Amino acid sequence: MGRAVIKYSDNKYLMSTDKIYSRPLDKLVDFNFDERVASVFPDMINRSVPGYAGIVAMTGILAAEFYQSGSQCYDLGCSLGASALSMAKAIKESDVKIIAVDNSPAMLNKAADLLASREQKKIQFVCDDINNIELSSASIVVMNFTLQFIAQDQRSLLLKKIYQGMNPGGILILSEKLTCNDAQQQQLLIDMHHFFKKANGYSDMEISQKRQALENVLLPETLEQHKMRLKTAGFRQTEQWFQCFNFSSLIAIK
Ligand code: GEK
Repeated sequence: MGRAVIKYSDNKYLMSTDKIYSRPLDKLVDFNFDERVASVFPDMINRSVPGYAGIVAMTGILAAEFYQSGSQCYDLGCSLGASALSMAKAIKESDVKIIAVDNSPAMLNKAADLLASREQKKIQFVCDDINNIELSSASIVVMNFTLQFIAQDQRSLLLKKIYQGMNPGGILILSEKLTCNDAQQQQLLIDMHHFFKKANGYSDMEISQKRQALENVLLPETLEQHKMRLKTAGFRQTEQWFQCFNFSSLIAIK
């Protein structure tokens, strides 16, 4: 498996390979977005999330179509800013304002280093919990694989706040790892995801240690739960536009 190359700016940045779980660990601590994770993040997410690069690219394509002049865009849980960058490149208005939020200082330090100054002018990085963010005049809100890390009892309130901060006709792009109630279906989806990770060079031990580290941290829900929550928050239409194994992306329109 080659090393993942993410094109963040005019220069290509060769990212380090994720080996975090490649040795047996005596004590497995809960996964967190620290310096070590930030330094291998593009490699880790590309080798772990099927369709990630396509979802990031499509985020820009959808953002360009639904962007409303003078509105704001948000990338909530931005990590190294891949989705914010995709929007910054696709939306042609030079005064577009993209607010990219993450509560991991390690991620945001690296994000600021990676983005070229041309795109940085459009993107404002904010280090905070997304639950604390007051959104306003938003036509595009992106949560690519972030809601799954938010405590389940906070998710409805967060979605309502997002909805309230959006303009009519604005969109939320919500990408998540899913679970499902049918045990047989769930097992097949998990197996296929593991085949994907193995094909990308992760060993059985790495897959198993990472799964354990994420167990209390990444809390997936069913597609129906997401759709219901979006409806309750007020979104008038929700469509699932992507699914590969247990990874999915939805568009919700205000
Ligand atoms: C991408 N969207 O590359 N507040 C702010 N940030 C948070 C919170 C919180 N409460 N909880 C977690 N995060 C990105 C990928 S990664 C997905 C998103 C993954 C942040 C966390 O620090 C991390 O950077 C991000 O959400 C999740 O398109 O690693 O599977």
